[in-house]
Amino acid sequence: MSKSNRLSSDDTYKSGYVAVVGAPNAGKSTLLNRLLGEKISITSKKPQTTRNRILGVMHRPGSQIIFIDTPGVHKANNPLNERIVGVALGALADVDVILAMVDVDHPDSEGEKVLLDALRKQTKPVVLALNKIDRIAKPEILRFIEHWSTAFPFKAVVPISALRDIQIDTLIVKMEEILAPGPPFFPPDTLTDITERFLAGEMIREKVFRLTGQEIPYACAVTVETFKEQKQGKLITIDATIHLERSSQKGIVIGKGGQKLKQIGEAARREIERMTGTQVFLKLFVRIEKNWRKDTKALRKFGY
Ligand SMILES: Nc1nc2c(ncn2[C@@H]2O[C@H](COP(=O)(O)OP(=O)(O)OP(=O)(O)O)[C@@H](O)[C@H]2O)c(=O)[nH]1
Ligand SMILES: [Mg+2]
Repeated sequence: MSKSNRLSSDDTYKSGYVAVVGAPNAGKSTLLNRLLGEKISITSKKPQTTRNRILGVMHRPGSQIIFIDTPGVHKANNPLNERIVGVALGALADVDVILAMVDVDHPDSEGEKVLLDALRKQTKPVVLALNKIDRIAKPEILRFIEHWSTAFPFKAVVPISALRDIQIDTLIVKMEEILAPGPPFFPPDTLTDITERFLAGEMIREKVFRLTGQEIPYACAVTVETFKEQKQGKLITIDATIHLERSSQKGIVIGKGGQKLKQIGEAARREIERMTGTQVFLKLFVRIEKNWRKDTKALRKFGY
């Protein structure tokens, strides 16, 4: 009998789905990557980086926890943002446990209100992670614990730092305690259900988020037209398009003499090479899709 079969018939083995939800920029994607020890979800200093659900499977000796990273919840002001908040709140219905997250360094009262309203409408167990405790003093942490413990009947409130790897084990053990016994959902070598092709597009979008300012990151969507393995898997050729809303934005993304686009392309290529362990040839195009954030058809085309 294989190890996983033995484990699956063991009535102490735990498994289940956990949604990571919170205001934009709380550090949800950083936590997902930390939990998995691999980068599968893009991160940036700017809010509203994540736009889709990102599934990651954590394998432990006595448990399998499937984490769903979600977009930040906020008061949406356009159809794209309505979609992404819908994606986040929709994830609550499909999981066993909710892992709510707030940023103690920059509390976001509006996003936290949307979060609390959603939590109050459901009955699943919720654990709260107070993230970014590396940025504040200890007495302040205690004050946050007290404040949040009275705001909602959380199963636990755990101060953590996703970036600095503080108290992540404590958080995992809390999840394991709450999850019901059950067999694993995924084979032991499964990390995620997203494809390298999708992740390549996300890496490009991350570089736009990190290397451009103002409204550009929000006006940007990325599609991958070609993702082709060549030379017996030793080279991947990628053609991708950065879509923007207005022609003035195109000039900014391309930059003087094409410098900005080159910088975005090189940073993305390096990241995709790290992810695939293969040499990558990346060609980037820039297109205008007028006001796509308000256009239902374009939203669908871009996968939102
Ligand atoms: N100091 C500190 N910074 C952190 C911590 N966790 C995340 N960050 C930073 O916070 C910023 C936002 O992190 P993300 O993981 O992209 O946040 P998110 O919640 O996924 O954001 P959205 O996808 O926009 O909702 C990044 O610059 C991270 O490096 C932490 O524990 N401490
Ligand atoms: Mg995110």
